Amino acid sequence: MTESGKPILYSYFRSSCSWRVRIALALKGIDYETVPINLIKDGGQQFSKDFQALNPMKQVPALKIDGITIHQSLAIIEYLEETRPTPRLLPQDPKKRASVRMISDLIAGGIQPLQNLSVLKQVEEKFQLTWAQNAIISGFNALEQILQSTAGTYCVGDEVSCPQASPGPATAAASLMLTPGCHSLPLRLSHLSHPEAGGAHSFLRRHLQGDLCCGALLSSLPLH
Ligand SMILES: N[C@@H](CCC(=O)N[C@@H](CS)C(=O)NCC(=O)O)C(=O)O
Repeated sequence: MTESGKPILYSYFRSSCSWRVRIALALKGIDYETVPINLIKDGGQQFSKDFQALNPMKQVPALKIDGITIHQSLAIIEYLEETRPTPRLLPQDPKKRASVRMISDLIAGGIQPLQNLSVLKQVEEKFQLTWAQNAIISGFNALEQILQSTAGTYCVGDEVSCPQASPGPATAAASLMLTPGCHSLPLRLSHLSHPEAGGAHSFLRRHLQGDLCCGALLSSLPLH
């Protein structure tokens, strides 16, 4: 926490995992300060001794809140949900909660890690894009199939929930890898966006302009 008592989010503007947490903080109306950790600059600021002491996994996000430091975006979101329950990001119905967790894990565990920076570095440069695209396309195809039985207005039913904080950033991240063909992904954007789930930023506008799919996504999100 800062001296003013605000939580501190260690974040990188291009990180979909950090964005996920930024959306949850925004939805819950939690005021916080950001410490930028540039994953590229200086060989990657996530590798600095100071940051490693904060998160031994050398990844963003990390959130200092209530006297503790939490990393892993979904653990952060669950902590926020348990300590600041309104507005709710997990439905009351256990079956819907299971769907919410299933979709969140699919994205946070089944798509994002496969095309993370540290993983791509292990792949020969000329194969990196194909590698990332394969991970994204197979994950999003599965997601689309799942949404057909879980979605209402949003990913699970008609209430905004935790996955809302996941497909948006994942879509944005995916579109960067799939340029210029994000719109070839079978996404139903109405399930991915929520006006409060902002966290969109000028970076996305700069990179995604002209992209049909993400143009639709962006137009439904406030920019700041
Ligand atoms: N499971 C973690 C993954 C965190 C993660 O992979 N963060 C990425 C940015 S989205 C990162 O810091 N990558 C740094 C690197 O690969 O060196 C979470 O959900 O928070």
